[in-house]
Amino acid sequence: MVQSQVKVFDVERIREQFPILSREVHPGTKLIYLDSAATSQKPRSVIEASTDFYERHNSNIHRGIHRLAEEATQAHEDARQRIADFIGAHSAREVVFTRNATESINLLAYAWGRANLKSGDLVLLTEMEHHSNLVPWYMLAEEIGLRLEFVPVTDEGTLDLEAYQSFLREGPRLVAFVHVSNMLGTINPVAQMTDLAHEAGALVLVDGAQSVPHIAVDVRELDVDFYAFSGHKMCGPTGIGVFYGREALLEAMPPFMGGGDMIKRVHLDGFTTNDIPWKFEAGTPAIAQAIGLGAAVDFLNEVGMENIHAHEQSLTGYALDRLNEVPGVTIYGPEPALRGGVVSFTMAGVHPHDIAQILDSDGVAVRAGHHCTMPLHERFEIPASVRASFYLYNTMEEIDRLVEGLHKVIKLFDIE
Ligand code: 7TS
Repeated sequence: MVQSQVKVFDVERIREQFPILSREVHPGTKLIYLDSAATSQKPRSVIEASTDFYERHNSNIHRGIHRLAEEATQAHEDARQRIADFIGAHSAREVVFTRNATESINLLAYAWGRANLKSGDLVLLTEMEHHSNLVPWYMLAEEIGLRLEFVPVTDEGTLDLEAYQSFLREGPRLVAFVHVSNMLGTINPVAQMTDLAHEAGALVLVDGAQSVPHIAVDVRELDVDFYAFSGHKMCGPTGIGVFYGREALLEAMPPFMGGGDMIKRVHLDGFTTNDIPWKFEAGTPAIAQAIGLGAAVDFLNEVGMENIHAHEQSLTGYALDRLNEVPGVTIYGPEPALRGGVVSFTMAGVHPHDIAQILDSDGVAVRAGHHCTMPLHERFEIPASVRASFYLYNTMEEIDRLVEGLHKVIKLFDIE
């Protein structure tokens, strides 16, 4: 089984499909891109899908009856269907296009939250959330007086599930948590946590920004109510994201923003809303980007999500082994079996920004900072960390280059 996966997964052939991976970032220095958790690189098929749209089909959608408008509408809605299939949604009606995961979470907070939550209601979050799944709830809490609680993170970098269950006994209306942490790499037990939340009468939102690109996600199997993710982290274009919602819940929700496309009729004394999913898509959408995301899903399907996950797990296991050999390095997050392709670390005596700068001089692109998870960094009592994040196009040799760069840091900073 493992052998057949290795045969199917040819990283060099995959790399050939990403034009940017062959560029030099400094004279004579090739790019080593270890920042896919921030945004992934794009394969040629995705770039060409957008170009083809602009060169041959460009038109607005849902409104014209001319040939181009029909082609553009068809391509846009075909992409929606392929994305729905990719995440196991019941139908394309459950797939709302947004700009990104952040907008998807804001959509839920404003459209569902304002209509369904009242002062004193509990929304349960976790300490490992990205700011995108914190700030919209802080803003809504200020507006209507919500109570927010946070499931603690253990020293190993997993969620404290006992604390989770005791918060559930306090009757939250909504539980909102990340599927895969963008700092620790932790893969949370979504199906189990969702079952428990449902038993407690809460709805469940999962932030899938770091999961949909890397592991097979089936929203029906997970049984979540809402799921948010971004196109640009999964080989797709920027400017397109997805808000998945169970059909009955979307039907019952008021719209998010008002304007064209989200209405059926407008009179001087009011309006009627469009059917889902268009009810939540005000104004001209990101048409080329949605089509590009459709091409990204085709690309990922062709490679196979199981293959991608297996490749990333072997890269992560290797990276953890190699980084553990580097003096002064502290790694955050759980054992390899419980994590995706993200490794965050600090080095005693050196600021993460200095590490990232020295690595960049060798073409190694990593992220340094708080990665939009300041509360999680506070939890581990560090102001910042360095993060290497992997995707299907990364290799063991690139991890070797990362480790060589860290030895250079040790020399330059004269650390023992
Ligand atoms: N949720 C998680 C878990 C994320 O990692 C990110 C982006 C978001 C939400 C927001 O996604 P966006 O597309 O709406 O911006 N994370 C990162 C990162 O780790 N570095 O840059 C962006």
